[in-house]
Amino acid sequence: MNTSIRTIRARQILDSRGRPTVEVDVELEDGSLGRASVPSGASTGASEAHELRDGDPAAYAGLGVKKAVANVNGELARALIGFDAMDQAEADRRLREIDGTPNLSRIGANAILGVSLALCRASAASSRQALHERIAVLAGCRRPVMPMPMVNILSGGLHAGRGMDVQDFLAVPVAAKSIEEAIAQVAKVRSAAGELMAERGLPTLLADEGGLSPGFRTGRDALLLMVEAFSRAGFRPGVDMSIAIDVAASSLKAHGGRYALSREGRVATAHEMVSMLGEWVAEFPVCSIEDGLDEEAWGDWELLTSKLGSRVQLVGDDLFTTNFERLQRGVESKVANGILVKVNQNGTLTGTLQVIARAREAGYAAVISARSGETEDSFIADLSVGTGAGHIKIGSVRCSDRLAKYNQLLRIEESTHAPFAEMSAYQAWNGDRE
Ligand code: 2PG
Ligand code: MG
Repeated sequence: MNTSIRTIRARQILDSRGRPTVEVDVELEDGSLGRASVPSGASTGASEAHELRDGDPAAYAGLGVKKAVANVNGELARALIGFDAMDQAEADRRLREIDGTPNLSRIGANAILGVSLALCRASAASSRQALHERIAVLAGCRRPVMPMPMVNILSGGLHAGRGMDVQDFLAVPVAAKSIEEAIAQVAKVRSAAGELMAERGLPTLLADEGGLSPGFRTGRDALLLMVEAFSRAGFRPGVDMSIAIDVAASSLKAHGGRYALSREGRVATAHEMVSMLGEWVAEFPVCSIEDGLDEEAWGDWELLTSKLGSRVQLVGDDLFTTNFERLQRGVESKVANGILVKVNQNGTLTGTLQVIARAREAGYAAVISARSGETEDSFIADLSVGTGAGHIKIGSVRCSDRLAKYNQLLRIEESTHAPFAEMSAYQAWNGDRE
């Protein structure tokens, strides 16, 4: 089989918010095809790989990606045509080298990631492997696992017009025994939450990730509704169903290292934030808190980790930005105990796999995550299984951009013997770290 690259072709398509993004097709000499498209965040971390946008106000308010597309069709295609697609690591190394900047700002991480992921799909097709199997080979993973999903129910922050201070409240079906059961259970919770809101005259329109946006004044109000939705759907809070929270605290930054809780009408210090999160953990079945503090507040994160790290998963998203060095710093300074993994924060598949491997080695949970701006591409479903990460965050069980991933997990579950992550992924935080 001739697995060298014959053509690379990119185009501008639209994401779930109607914003332009990059889609790439890679074709190999043996006729194998790989296609991938690139997601985009709203609550972005300052250290993410750079998303190249055109800045032309006449086209999509400056958000066009024609320059990134041209970079794929020109410079990247010229450099990679004839290259062996089976060597993903070398291809990704070259992509970084061609760009030449640490955050991929010259060519654009959106251009580079599109090529990197499409290449992986093409090599999977050529080797007649399912994508998750190909990823497992690249990741050196001998134990693929179906991930435990954390599913968006209520949204605020930059995903819902700042209707609530905290960005996301998610349901985790901790007693489910399969991905099929997990999805069916959270779908019930999502519907129950919608009913409760309708009964109270609250809006039931969808937020960016398909969740609801009740616009509650306090996080506690949102947590009360979560627990009520669990019960209404027939689940025991904390036994069948737990809560994950994404504070997205970097989006709350006020001056002096404080946090603007605008809906509550107060400004909180880091210590007050830690206390508030501690109170939530004490009162509600919270199993995971993401970005509880600002992305540069390393010292305060140490405090948060020492106070809550033995009881809940503390996940760094903006804090780590799927960046190896930042994760390394976190591990060394005992900050957080989990990392959110977003392919476009890193920029290449190989770089992402290295971050996941480092997390595993350090005993950090790795939560494979979608962005708030998504496409119909379901790559992350396969990524979560093939790396055995054990956790995935996709958004709510609404909207085709989200369901593309859940549905792909259902297909994978049907065709593999990979065990479901079940509670084990969460119990680790209660057992290991007491
Ligand atoms: C997050 C993600 C997904 P965004 O903050 O974890 O929910 O949002 O893609 O806007 O960064
Ligand atoms: Mg986040």
